[in-house]
Amino acid sequence: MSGLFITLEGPEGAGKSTNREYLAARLREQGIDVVMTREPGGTPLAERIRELLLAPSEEAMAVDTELLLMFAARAQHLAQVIRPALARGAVVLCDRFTDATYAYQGGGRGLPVERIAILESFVQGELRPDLTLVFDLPVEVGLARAAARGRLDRFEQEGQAFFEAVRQAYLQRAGQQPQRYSLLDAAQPLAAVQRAIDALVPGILERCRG
Ligand code: T5A
Repeated sequence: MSGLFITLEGPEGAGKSTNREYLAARLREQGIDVVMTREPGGTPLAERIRELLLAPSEEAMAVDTELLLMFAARAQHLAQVIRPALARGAVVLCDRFTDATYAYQGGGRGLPVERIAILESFVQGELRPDLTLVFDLPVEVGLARAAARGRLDRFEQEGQAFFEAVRQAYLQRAGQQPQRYSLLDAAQPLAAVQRAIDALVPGILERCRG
C-alpha cells in the first residue's frame, strides 16, 4: 500500500496553510486518511530546527547552514511522519517541502541547484511529491498578508528582490514539470481559490483509490 504525497508551495502569505486545511476537509469528507504537516518542522525535533531557522538573530546564518538545517529537519520529518504515513496508505498534505528549498535557498539565496539536488537525493532517495499545488501571487500581496499577522520572521525580513526570485523559481519549476505541478492564482478571493481546489479533488480521489 502506498499513499499520496501532496505538497503546497508558494511565496509568503500565499494561503498554503489556509488551503491545506480546506483540502484536508474535502478529502476527509470522502473517508480519506489525511495527515497534515509542514516544513520546516512536522516533528518535535524538526520544529526545534524550525525555530533556529526562523528566529531573527544577531549572528548572520551562513547560507550553507540554512540549507543543511532545512535538510536536517526534512530527514527527521521523513523518518518520523511522512514515510510511515505513506506506507500505511494515507494522503500526506505537507505545507512546503523541497520545492521551497529550490525556491528560497536556490532562487532567493542563489545557491547552485546542483548542490540542492545532491542533498535531495541523499535525504529523500527516490521520494518526490506526487502532486504539488503552487499558490502564486504578486510578492507585495503576499507580504502584505504576512505583515498583517504581526512580527516578521527571519525570511520575511528579506527584501522585494529576494521574494521575486523565490516566485520566479517556483514558476520555473512548475513550468518544467506540468504533470506534477498545479498552478493556482492565489491573488484571487479565497472562495475562488477554493473553487480551483475543488476542481482538483476528483483527480486526487481517483489517484487515492486507483
Ligand atoms: N523555507 C521553508 C525555506 O527557505 N526553505 C525550505 O526548504 C522550507 C521548507 C517558513 C519559512 O521557511 C522558508 C520559507 C518560509 O519563509 P512557512 O511557515 O510556510 O515557512 O511560512 P510562510 O510562507 O511565511 O507561511 P505563511 O503562513 O505566511 O503563508 P501561507 O501559509 O501561505 O498563508 P496563510 O494561509 O497563513 O495565509 C496568510 C493570510 O492571508 C489570508 C489568510 O486568512 C491569512 O490571514 N489569506 C487570504 N486573504 C485573501 N485572499 C486569499 N485568497 C487568501 N488566502 C489566505
